Amino acid sequence: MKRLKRNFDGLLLAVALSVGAVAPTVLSGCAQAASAPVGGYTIVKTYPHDPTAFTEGLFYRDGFLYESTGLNGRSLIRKVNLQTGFSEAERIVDSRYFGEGIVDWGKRLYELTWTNEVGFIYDIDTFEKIGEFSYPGEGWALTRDDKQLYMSDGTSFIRFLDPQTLKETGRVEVTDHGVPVRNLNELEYVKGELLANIWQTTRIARIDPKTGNVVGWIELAGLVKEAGASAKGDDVLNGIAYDAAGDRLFVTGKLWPKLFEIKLAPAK
Ligand SMILES: [Ca+2]
Repeated sequence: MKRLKRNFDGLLLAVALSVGAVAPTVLSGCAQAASAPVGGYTIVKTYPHDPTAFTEGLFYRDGFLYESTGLNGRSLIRKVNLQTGFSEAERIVDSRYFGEGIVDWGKRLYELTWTNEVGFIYDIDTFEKIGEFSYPGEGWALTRDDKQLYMSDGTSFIRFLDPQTLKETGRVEVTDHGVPVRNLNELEYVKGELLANIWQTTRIARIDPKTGNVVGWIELAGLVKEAGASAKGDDVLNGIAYDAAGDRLFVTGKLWPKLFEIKLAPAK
């Protein structure tokens, strides 16, 4: 998810690519594992995005984007004007914490932290901190449907959380034809599927949240170039938001100067 501090990004990238189910993998007892179909996209519209934002969480609500950023000392949550990319409101996260994913639930906004095993509860209108919650392991991303929250933690598992108590109620492992898909990062629930950025790749997985099966991939390598990002360092694709009422899907990346509304193209 993160980490400007890594000197071994290249190694991590190699590991991510080798285990991240991007490439077909040989399974014992099988010949070559199949992988889910890969679809593309078309750009509907391009918006400005703060190029200093180390984007960790993103969602859309009532005409605004809500974004969280990471890194110790640079983490914040904010309400962003989609058209201008500027903050309408923001709150700085204590530098002890590396901010991670966010999601709304009613009048509350929940935020994860990377390794502190603590999450924050804010009033979504004022950004006043009104509580905390805890969880074991790392926190990477959050999203929701109308019944529960979904949380990624950098592994191949998605946790289900009770939206009131924030306690885990279950989990599912994400696999593509039986191969675990690790480094699940930013999430968005879209029309019954979970979309997940795969950290340090140019792909989004489309996941059936009931089974964990990857039903398809979205290849966004072209957007990296379009955004003027390298995607070889920390400026990787991360951030998915969905405007259900307008059926608009938004994606961006860490430190990207642009945010895109895209439409998905069928797999070939
Ligand atoms: Ca999201």
